[in-house]
Amino acid sequence: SMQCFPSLVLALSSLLGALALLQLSLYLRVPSRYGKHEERLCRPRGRLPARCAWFLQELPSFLVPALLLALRSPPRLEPLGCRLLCCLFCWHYFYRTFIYPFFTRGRPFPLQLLFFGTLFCIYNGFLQGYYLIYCAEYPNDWCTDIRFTSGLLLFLLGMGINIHSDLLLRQLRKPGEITYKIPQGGLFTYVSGANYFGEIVEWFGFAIATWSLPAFAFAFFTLCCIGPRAYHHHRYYLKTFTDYPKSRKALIPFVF
Ligand code: NDX
Repeated sequence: SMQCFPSLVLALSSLLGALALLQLSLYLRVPSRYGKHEERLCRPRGRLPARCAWFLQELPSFLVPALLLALRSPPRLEPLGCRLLCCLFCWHYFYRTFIYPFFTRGRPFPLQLLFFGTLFCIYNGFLQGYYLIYCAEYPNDWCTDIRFTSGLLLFLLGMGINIHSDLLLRQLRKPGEITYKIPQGGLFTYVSGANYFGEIVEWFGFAIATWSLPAFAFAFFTLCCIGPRAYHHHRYYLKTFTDYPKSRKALIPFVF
């Protein structure tokens, strides 16, 4: 049966960090080509309905750690912290896989990016799940440690912001519509990338709560992946809408 190989965790986390830097260098100047940043708009081939694409892409991030957790033999009963933290990760991806896609009104998603997105979710789902279930060791009172409690709080806050902002974006369109409007309400009052801000806060919270290399690597990846995208969204809005609120920032309220 499986066991912990610390060098595997170190290698996979380092590669995740390297991928993050690669993304930053690729997507700082030009945005990743999906959603409002896709160049050729009417090319139906090579794309999948947003619903299927997001479901397929995010599913491994839920399934892989959930299976690792369920199938571990002997079951890991102690400490509670590991299972709880693994469940937090799965909880987010339960939302992203089984709830978000069924309500999305997004444009069809490019197959090529779907392929890389799926690979990424398998990779990251395995790394986070494997680490928490086979490697992580927490003292029995980890649940009262300031890192766990403050991290959990940030995670929940970020998740709340992310889900609320996803909802506000969805309500900008009637079913079947694919036009873009100015997002209003919630944290969109302050930033163009409110959903991204929430997601980044969420994964840094998770990293603090788990206090682990894989989780910090993933939080960093998220920052490098959707941070630049928030900036490109912001520029798109400023270019497209002359009445775009002047005080609104790209990603971080009042700052940037
Ligand atoms: N999926 C994470 N990299 C990604 C998909 C793309 O969960 O090749 C990363 C994720 C993948 C990426 C994933 C991994 C890396 C990839 C990348 C593509 C290239 C890159 C593979 C896995 C790559 C290397 C080089 C390393 C191989 O029509 P539409 O779709 O624009 O409609 C949108 C709508 N909307 C509006 N409607 C009306 N008016 C407006 N003004 C609107 N603005 C937007 O709202 C959508 O239906 C919806 C949301 O749109 P948007 O653009 O704000 O968010 P989106 O980027 O689609 O993300 C959706 C959610 C969001 O909550 C975000 O936080 C989360 O997913 N997310 C997204 C990406 C990554 C991620 C989280 C993470 O890293 N944690």
